[in-house]
Amino acid sequence: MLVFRQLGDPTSSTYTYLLGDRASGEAVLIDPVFDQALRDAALIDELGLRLKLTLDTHVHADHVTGAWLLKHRLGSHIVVGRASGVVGANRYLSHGDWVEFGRRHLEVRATPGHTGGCLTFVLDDLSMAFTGDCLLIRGSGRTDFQQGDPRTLFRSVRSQIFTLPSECLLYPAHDYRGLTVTSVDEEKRFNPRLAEPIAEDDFVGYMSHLGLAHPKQIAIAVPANLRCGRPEGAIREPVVQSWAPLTLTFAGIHEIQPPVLEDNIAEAQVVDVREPEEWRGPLGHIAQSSLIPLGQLSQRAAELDKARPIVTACRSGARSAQAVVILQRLGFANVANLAGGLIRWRASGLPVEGGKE
Ligand SMILES: N[C@@H](CCC(=O)N[C@@H](CS)C(=O)NCC(=O)O)C(=O)O
Ligand SMILES: [Fe+2]
Repeated sequence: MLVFRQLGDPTSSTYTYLLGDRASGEAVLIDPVFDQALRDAALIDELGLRLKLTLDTHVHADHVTGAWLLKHRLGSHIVVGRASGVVGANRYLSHGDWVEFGRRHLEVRATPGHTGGCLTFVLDDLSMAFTGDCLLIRGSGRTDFQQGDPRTLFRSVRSQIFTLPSECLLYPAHDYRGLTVTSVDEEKRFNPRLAEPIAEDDFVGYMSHLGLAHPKQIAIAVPANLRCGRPEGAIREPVVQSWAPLTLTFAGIHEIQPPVLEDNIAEAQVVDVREPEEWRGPLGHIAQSSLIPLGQLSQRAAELDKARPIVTACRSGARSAQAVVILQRLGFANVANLAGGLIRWRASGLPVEGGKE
């Protein structure tokens, strides 16, 4: 079974694609974004997959790739096109190569034109292709920098993408209007720049008059992407070193597992956000915790020390996840949720005050 997810980065309108082979657990990420790398890692973990490698369709001009950060965090290999000019990758791809994950693979097609080194990745059964910025939905990548060339792009689309089966789904690296997917048939008929009746010279004329400003991040993104997204100098990670091993969920909440909290409890302020009768009830409560019911948290937040880490707790971990969000909104930077709440705390054999056996 194939696992497939389309992930978005709202800042750069980039799409990242997760493909996984359920049987082996091996996964690949196409065009990961540096600022979303920990989110993507959380999803891969929650889906029970292992990130084998990251793929970049090209040297992006508008965002920094997550390839290096994911390698640093998860040990994935960095795979890029040979013609990309990138240094520091684990593997360099050429037209016709295969990228395997479990029993599945992607076929590499060279589709230059947006940049000199653009690649399209085609799934083994030809059901989907990842076109990078070569073919966009009812559009195409621009051709005015990074060895871009409209004639080359036109020929790439016609020879490498429009030759795929008409029902093949096409997934681009960007969409600026929120469109998510198209197909070969649709683009052959309705692409305003590249539809079948349109000639190469028409396309060149269209592309010479786009009048687009350069991407805002180009001066930062291109040099960083030429080194696989490795930061210069000191390592800048989206999450600073934390007081205890925390995990980030795909839902976007930092969590701490009960035994990890028990080991580090002296460091943290534990806030139980249940109602007073639950605090006194059969589940009991963590001895070092203080009670601030969720409904009172905003008004009573001043009772908490902003300089010390906070762990929120409740019965199951649901209300306390909302408590994390409330405290973050109030400017508390270091807040984590007790995963699974008092139920998991007790199931882990950890002590409570009050409560019943
Ligand atoms: N406003 C965006 C522009 C992004 C941009 O130029 N994107 C490139 C892909 S890297 C493109 O080909 N865009 C096509 C278009 O905007 O029609 C930014 O500043 O990042
Ligand atoms: Fe691009």
